[in-house]
Amino acid sequence: MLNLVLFGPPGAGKGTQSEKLIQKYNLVHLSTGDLLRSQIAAGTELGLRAKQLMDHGLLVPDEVVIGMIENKLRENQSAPGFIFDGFPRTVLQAEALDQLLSHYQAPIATMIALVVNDEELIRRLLKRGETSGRPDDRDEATARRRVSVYNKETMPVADYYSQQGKFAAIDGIGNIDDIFQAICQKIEESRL
Ligand code: B4P
Repeated sequence: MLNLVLFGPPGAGKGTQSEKLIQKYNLVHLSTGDLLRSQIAAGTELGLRAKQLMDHGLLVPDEVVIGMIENKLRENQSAPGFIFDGFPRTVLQAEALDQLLSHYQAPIATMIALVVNDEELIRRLLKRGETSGRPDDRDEATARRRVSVYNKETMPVADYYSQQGKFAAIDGIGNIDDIFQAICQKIEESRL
């Protein structure tokens, strides 16, 4: 099994690179953002509660996203591996993920962190907001709040993996295919 965490601030290119990685490595893509948006689209109670937080650029409670990931792991027990996109976003989520994966004897191989400066992130999010219809991409104040929440609540997750010797940073600015090649190289190194 190959289990990867794709990490980075909102707008760093996690979703973009995940699409390419799942094709190359045949992995199951678990994006907590996508899972939450499908709950919102389905009008579930969980979705309605999550929407109020997401629209304001805030994180959804840990137990909600951990529960969603737990269900998906159970549903995909024969998968060749997973790419975790946008999860874990807090140290508590990272600890829960390690615990869940211990049941499958398939720990995280590596965390790939996409590094992009704040101003480029805001530019990308607002550009996507012109067409995505995502409420959290629409105005600058919300985009800035998301980046600030990332810096305060999510950045410590990088230290968590770094302490386990599982952290690899990649420059997330530049050509999408070049960034993809750099990510693949880090993945291959982690498998040696
Ligand atoms: P996500 O869906 O994870 O949204 P995101 O951070 O914006 O990342 P995304 O993958 O969509 O964007 P990407 O960087 O690919 O989360 C949304 C919300 O859900 C969170 O704010 C939170 O409320 C909630 N949530 C999700 N997971 C949670 C968790 N675990 N715990 C608690 N709450 C959670 O791309 C952005 C744009 O950049 C795109 O338009 C793309 O085309 C462009 N781009 C990508 N690469 C580029 C490049 N190299 N050059 C130029 N542009 C590029």
